Amino acid sequence: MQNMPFLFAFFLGFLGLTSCVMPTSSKQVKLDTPSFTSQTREYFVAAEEVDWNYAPSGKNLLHPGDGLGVWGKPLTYKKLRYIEYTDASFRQQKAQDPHLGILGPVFRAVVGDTIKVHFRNRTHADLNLHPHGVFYDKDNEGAHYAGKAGLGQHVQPGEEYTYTWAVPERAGPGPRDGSSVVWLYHSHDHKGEGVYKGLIGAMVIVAPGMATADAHPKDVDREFFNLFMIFDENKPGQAEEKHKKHAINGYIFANLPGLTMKQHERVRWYLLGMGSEVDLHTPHWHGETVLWQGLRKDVVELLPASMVTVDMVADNPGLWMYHCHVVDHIKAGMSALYTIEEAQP
Ligand SMILES: [Cu+2]
Repeated sequence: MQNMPFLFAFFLGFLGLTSCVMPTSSKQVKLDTPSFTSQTREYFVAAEEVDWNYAPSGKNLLHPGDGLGVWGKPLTYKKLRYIEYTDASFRQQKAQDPHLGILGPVFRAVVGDTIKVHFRNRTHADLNLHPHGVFYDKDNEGAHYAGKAGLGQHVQPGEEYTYTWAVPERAGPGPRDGSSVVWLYHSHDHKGEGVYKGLIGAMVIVAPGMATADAHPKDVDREFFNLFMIFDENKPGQAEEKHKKHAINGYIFANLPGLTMKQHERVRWYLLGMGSEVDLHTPHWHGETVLWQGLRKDVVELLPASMVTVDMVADNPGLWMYHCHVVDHIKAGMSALYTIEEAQP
């Protein structure tokens, strides 16, 4: 059919995407949609060495009488984190929602935007930052393997590198997604060590027309991000159970703070998995159900590098348990508590 290219162009024009430029690190996506102005969203992130405590209360907050078992000693480890700063001076840390725990900052964008992450390596290790989902060229992939070497694959201690990622339509919600999708970003090395160290975070891409000015989905009142992963703190050659921290966002035995919402709120949960073959997790909410792609559930399946979005209407006030349903993992403290505050009449 000779007029196919014309029809295709017409169709794209209908969608308001005729001038959509396939992005590279130096170009921006432009959309014709008059109501939408694409933006470059900039983030200033440093990798830093921290002491991380998996249970800051020192207690099992789910079953106080049971204690922390073998997983209680030690609780604090030397770790690395992605920490957000307010600007290029990297002096003032940006406040982060406590429920994010060990996760790095949430990067947000609307389809059509560009994300720039100014990454400063303040650790003693050679690091990088690799995103899922968004559009990058080799210099902005943040990973090292055969083929053309990208500039962002090794950021040496003390150095800074800016990653530029475009957010075309294929990085945003698909036909069966809601108004936003979640992607992981993480440090990329051959052995996955950076992720176990704590270099991991989430990114949310919102559909155009469904986004607030700061790239939150308009049809949602509250968002939570939860990484289910067993942080393996064993040194090479070691395999002790006490060093396997069965954590949600880096917290065990319900030490994860901040999972609080109000009755009637529309709550979106972004669920993330990572780790190894032991990391098959089944997050389960007591007291509520969720919708996943139109299916009703109160348990969701996660495997390493799963990225799942589910929606809950918080209709049942109370203090509720939220835990991985794998028996070994329950025992090891992969649990949290969440609170639905009763609405005032
Ligand atoms: Cu689990």
